[in-house]
Amino acid sequence: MIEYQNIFTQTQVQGPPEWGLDDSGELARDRGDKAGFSTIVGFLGNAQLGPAFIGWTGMVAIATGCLALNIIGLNMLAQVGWSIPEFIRQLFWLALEPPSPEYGLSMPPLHDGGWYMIASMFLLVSVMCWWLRAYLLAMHHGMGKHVAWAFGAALWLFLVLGLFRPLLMGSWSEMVPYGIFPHLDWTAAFSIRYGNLYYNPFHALSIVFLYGSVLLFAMHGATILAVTRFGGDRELEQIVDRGTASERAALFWRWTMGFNATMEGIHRWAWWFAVLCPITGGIGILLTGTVVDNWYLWAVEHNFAPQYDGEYGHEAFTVGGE
Ligand code: 07D
Repeated sequence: MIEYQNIFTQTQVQGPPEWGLDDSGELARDRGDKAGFSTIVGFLGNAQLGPAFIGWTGMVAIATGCLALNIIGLNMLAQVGWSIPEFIRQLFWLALEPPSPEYGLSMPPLHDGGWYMIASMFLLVSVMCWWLRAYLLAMHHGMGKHVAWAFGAALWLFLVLGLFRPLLMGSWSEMVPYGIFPHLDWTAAFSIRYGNLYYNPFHALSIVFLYGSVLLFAMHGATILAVTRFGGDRELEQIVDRGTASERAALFWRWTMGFNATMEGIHRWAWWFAVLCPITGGIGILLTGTVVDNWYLWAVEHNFAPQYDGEYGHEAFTVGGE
């Protein structure tokens, strides 16, 4: 007997293109010939490609994003003497660095962090417009704004790193450099400068939600795939009219761990775990250097890090200049 084994087989549905709603809120019949179908794309998601809507927020976001990327790229190119082969060879190590500390919150000369500030300004406009685009598109479709608020949570961390914390610290030099390895170096240096970020409880919480999101995603994806043969992938129907798919999925988890989420509630778990990752992370970064100067000493003070005695022990560290 041939069974539906969806770990190996995938269902691809292709029909006439879906055009979405027209301006009066009715189902549109035709929007010209801007939609196509691709079986390869269908392996990854919906086989229909297009039509795409850019809108003014999309236009501004793409234009300012391209400007930021070009300013960053051209500065890097200038650093390697405008040599394309060197640019490619050194790409992972190249950086556009923020201004040095002596400029504080003032505008530095172009060659000394000025270009960095201009690129950052364009990047800021770009991501804010992209956020607005997510919000407005949801509004036009009569949807909740959940995607925009989730993206907003990521922007919170992005803005803490690049705007709010530098403002509180009184210096644009606190911003993160643009570059592949350089931004990783910045991350490592930041952790060391403030006494090891592992001892920052909000960094720990952020990791909980990062790993937790991955775990939930795997559990939910696996569960739904496991009950699609009973119609479990028709999640909305299963929410309002629980069928054998949800019953089995729920029973499986109740027997496995004594508790089960509901067909609707699992998506709330997923949303909250995802947004809490950057929300808690942003709190942790905002506190670093502003409220807490050394997370290791902070943890010793709060009795969850060991105090190391001896040659390299507590004498090497002091709290508040003691
Ligand atoms: C970064 C924000 C949203 C980004 C947006 C992007 C564009 C355009 C284009 C340039 C991801 C908008 C922009 C699209 C770009 C152009 C043209 C979201 C972001 C909107 N850590 N750590 C976290 C772990 C260590 C450190 C979070 C693990 C060390 C610092 C996360 C480990 C050190 C910071 C996490 C580990 C260190 C973090 C990020 C293990 C030294 C942060 C969450 C196993 C390396 C950030 C509180 C996220 C944070 C952060 C995980 C180790 C430093 C949970 C698993 C000890 C400085 N770390 N980390 O969603 O929030 O990021 O900290 O060792 O700032 Mg960490």
